[in-house]
Amino acid sequence: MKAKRLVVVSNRLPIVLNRTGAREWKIRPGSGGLVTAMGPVLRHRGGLWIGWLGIPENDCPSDEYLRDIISAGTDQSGYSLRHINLCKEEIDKYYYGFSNETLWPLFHDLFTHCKFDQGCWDAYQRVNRKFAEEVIRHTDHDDYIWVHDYQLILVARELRRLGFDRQVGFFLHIPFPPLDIFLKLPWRFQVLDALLEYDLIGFQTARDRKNFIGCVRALTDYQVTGRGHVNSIHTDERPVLVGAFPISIDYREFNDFAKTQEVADEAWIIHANLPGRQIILGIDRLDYTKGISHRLLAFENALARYPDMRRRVTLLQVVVPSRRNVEEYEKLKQEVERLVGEINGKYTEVGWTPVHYIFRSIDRQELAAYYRTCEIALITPLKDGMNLVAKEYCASNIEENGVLILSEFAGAAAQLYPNALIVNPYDLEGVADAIYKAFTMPQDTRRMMMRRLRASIQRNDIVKWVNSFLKAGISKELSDFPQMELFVPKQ
Ligand code: GDG
Repeated sequence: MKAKRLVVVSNRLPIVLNRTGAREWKIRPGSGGLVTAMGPVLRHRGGLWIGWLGIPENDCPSDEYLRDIISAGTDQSGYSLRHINLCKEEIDKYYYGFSNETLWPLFHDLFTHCKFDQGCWDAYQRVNRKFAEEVIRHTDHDDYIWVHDYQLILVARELRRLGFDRQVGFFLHIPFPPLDIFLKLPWRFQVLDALLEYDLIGFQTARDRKNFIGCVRALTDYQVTGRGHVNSIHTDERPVLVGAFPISIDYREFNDFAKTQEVADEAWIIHANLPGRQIILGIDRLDYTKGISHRLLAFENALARYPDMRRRVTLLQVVVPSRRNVEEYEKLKQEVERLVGEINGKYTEVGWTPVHYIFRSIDRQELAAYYRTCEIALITPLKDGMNLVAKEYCASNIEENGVLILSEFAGAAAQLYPNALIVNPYDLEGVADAIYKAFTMPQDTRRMMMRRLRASIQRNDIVKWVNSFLKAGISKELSDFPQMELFVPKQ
């Protein structure tokens, strides 16, 4: 079989443009889970990435200038980029409105954060059409089109309306909600029908796939066949494959980078400045799904109930700015900063500050140094598609002495639960107990658990993920991707 060119379509391109002068721009790599995962895939295979640059059309440099900087980026990265222009109204309604204030909270089971607005839905449809037109303009029969995430659910529907009859795959990076929650969406039939225009739909976990199949059974008459890894839905037009493909990271890249001298030096400096302490690490985009406030309250609970931890632990919480234009995110920032202030105000002593709080994005080296050196990672989202930070922490923890505390509501729990301390992020006392358990865990237990975590992530890395998806998508063959079953809490 001739290898097809891979065409990735996502809301954002993997680069960010910053203006440095009247006509000067600096280009830097984007961050976020999708970019971390798909960057290495395209670097390995080559191909084309279609997406938006993250700034309004009016603020963009000229097309000619963009062509130059993008082609310079292509030479370095080994794949090409095509950008889509969005005007301010489209950004407000399609991106902030429907994607981030309707689908994002709804799919994370946080219905009370949802806004339902017909104008935003209309804009969402128009922008998805725009992406579809761009796909048609820049691809041909030798390409495999792979659309990503909740911002672009309607792309296949728009492609079909434009007469496109080639295979199109879709991967949802965030969770898919259960029927009772999905039903709240005023456009539930349109969204479900649009998903069924893809040939292959990939979810992060078996639970997401089950939720989706539950919605299909309840809201359509289509027959669903198959068991285990992949199901088929027999629509009037085509069979649609539906599978669980837990996303991963480039294990080797994180592991090798953590071993470099620069990272070792930076890790040493971090600990030299916090002598005699175990460092508990939290790293999240500013987002209410990540459970940052609950985590801070749980840490406070641990300090109150386990006084022997005082002066001997530091919580290092990095919060990366995100979606600054959404009012709720500004409120969340204030809430997090209030809690940090309260905890520090209550417990700080001369020579010890319980919470070190960083509100900015950090560079790759600093991130690797924290992963390598922090004794505990506290990753407690209220709901998360996968959570790559958990996997990155283990891949970079080359001394194998870290403990991973992980929310049962992160997709990663299905894979990592046997060797992580699994917690319910809403159970503040339970999280506090897990922090204390990690703090007092003997070295040999830490080492055994971390070794197993690292081995599991190494076996199921990003290359395996992409190959299994493409094998199912292009040749309709199932691969040997291991089944990650539901994580079911035990008493
Ligand atoms: C979505 C889903 C799913 C973060 N801060 C910095 C930084 N990062 C990088 C991390 C990691 C990525 O961003 C965050 O990935 P997550 O998976 O934790 O979360 P989302 O961005 O919400 O991603 C998620 C993912 O898609 C993939 O499918 O796992 O569930 O929500 O790679 O390292 N990187 C740098 N500086 C930072 O300050 N360099």
